[in-house]
Amino acid sequence: MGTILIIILTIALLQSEVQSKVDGNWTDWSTWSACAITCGNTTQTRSRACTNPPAADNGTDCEGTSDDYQPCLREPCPVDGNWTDWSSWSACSVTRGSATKTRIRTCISPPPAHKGTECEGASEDYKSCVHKPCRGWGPWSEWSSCSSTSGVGIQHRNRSWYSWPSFTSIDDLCDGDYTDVQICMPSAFDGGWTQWSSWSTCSVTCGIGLNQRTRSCTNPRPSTFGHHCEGPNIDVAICNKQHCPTSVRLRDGLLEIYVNGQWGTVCDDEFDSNDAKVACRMLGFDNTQTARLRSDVVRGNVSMPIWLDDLRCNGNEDSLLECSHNGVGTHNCNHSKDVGLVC
Ligand SMILES: *[C@@H]1O[C@H](CO)[C@@H](O)[C@H](O)[C@H]1NC(C)=O
Ligand SMILES: *[C@@H]1O[C@H](CO)[C@@H](O)[C@H](O)[C@H]1NC(C)=O
Ligand SMILES: *[C@@H]1O[C@H](CO)[C@@H](O)[C@H](O)[C@H]1NC(C)=O
Ligand SMILES: *[C@@H]1O[C@H](CO)[C@@H](O)[C@H](O)[C@H]1NC(C)=O
Ligand SMILES: *[C@@H]1O[C@H](CO)[C@@H](O)[C@H](O)[C@H]1NC(C)=O
Ligand SMILES: *[C@@H]1O[C@H](CO)[C@@H](O)[C@H](O)[C@H]1NC(C)=O
Ligand SMILES: *[C@@H]1O[C@H](CO)[C@@H](O)[C@H](O)[C@H]1NC(C)=O
Ligand SMILES: [Ca+2]
Repeated sequence: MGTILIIILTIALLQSEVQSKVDGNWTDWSTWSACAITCGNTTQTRSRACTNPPAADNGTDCEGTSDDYQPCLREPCPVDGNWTDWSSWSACSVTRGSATKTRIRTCISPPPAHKGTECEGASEDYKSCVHKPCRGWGPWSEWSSCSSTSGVGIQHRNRSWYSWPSFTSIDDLCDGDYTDVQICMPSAFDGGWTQWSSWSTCSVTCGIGLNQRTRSCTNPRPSTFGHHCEGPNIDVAICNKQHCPTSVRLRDGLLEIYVNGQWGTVCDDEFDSNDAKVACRMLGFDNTQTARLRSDVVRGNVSMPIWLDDLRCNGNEDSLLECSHNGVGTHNCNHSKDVGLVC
C-alpha cells in the first residue's frame, strides 16, 4: 500500500514537472520603423520579443532573431556644385591695353549632380597691376604641383619677360599671358611592397607545421589613382620536419601513440605494411623493409583510449596522424584489435 502511494506521488511529481515546462513563443512583429528620409538609402527595422510567453522551467527558447531589417531606397540625394580653390594669381599681363592679374576656379569639386545647384559666382577673377616694358618672353617654367592630392586640382606655370632698360610706350609691353593654368589630377604612383617580414615561428615544435611571412603594400602606399601591388602579401611554408620524439612507442610489441596528452592504441582495421612503415619511421627506422604486424602482443587495457582506426597511409608520411583515418578517437574497435608491430 505504502509503495503504491509513493509510486503514485512520484508519477504526479514527474507529471507536474513536465507540465510546468513552458516553451518560449514570439510576440507578433512590431510595425516597420518609419523610413524618415527623402533621399538616399537607409534601413527600416521591426522587432519582436520572446515573451508570448517567455520560456520557463527549462522550456526551449524562441528560435530565430528578434530584429528584422529591410532596405528603404529613395532617389539619390542632390549634390550641389562646389568651386575648386582659386588658382594662384597669374603674373601681370597685358590684354587689350590693360595690365591685369588673373586667377580661375572651376565648378568640379564636386560638379552639381541629381538636381543640385550650380556654383554661384564667377569662374575668373581679375585685378589690375603695374606692368613693366619687355622685349619678349622667356621660356615657360615647369608646371607647379597639383593643388589637390586626392581629387581634381589646378596647376600652373609661368614665364617671364625680358625688360627694356626703360619704359617707352604701351607697345613695348608684352602681350599675352604670363601664367598658364590647367586642370590636373594628382600624380598617380603605384604601390610597392615592403621587404618580407622574417618567418614566423613554426606552428608546431615537432612534426609538420607551417610558418609564414608577410609584407604590405606600403612602400609606398599607392596614391588614389595608382595601382595596388601585385601578388600575395603572405607566404606560407612547411617547417620543422623532425619527428616528434615521444609521439609513438612500442611496449612489448604493442604500438602506442601519444595524442592529446595521453597514450592510446591503434586499431588494426585496414592496417597494412604502408601503415607499419610510417609507424616504424616515427620510431626512427627509416625505410624499413620488414615492417609488419605482430599478433603475439599484450593488448592495451580498457583504461587506454583507441586513438586511430581505419588507417590508410601511402607510406611516405612522417606521422600516422597525416594519414587518412576516422578522426582521432573515432573507431568501432575494441582492444582485441590493437596493433602490434615489428620494425
Ligand atoms: C505563438 O504566438 C502566436 C501569436 O500570438 C500564436 O498565433 C501562436 O499560436 C503561438 N504559438 C504557440 C505554440 O503558442
Ligand atoms: C542606394 O541603393 C541603390 C540600390 O541598392 C544603389 O544603387 C545606390 O548606390 C544606393 N545609394 C547610396 C547613396 O548608397
Ligand atoms: C531544469 O533542468 C535542470 C537540469 O536538467 C534541473 O536541475 C532543474 O531542476 C530543472 N528546473 C526546473 C524548474 O524544472
Ligand atoms: C568645396 O571644395 C573645397 C576645395 O576645393 C573644399 O575644401 C570644400 O570642403 C568643398 N566643400 C564642399 C561642401 O564640398
Ligand atoms: C608663378 O607666379 C606666381 C605669382 O608670381 C607665383 O606665386 C608662383 O609660385 C609661380 N609659379 C611657378 C611654378 O613658378
Ligand atoms: C592500463 O594502462 C594504463 C596506461 O598505460 C596503466 O597505467 C595501467 O597500469 C594499466 N592497467 C593494467 C591493469 O594493466
Ligand atoms: C571485442 O569484440 C569482439 C567482437 O567484435 C568480441 O568477440 C571480443 O570478445 C571483444 N573483446 C574484448 C576484449 O572485449
Ligand atoms: Ca574500423
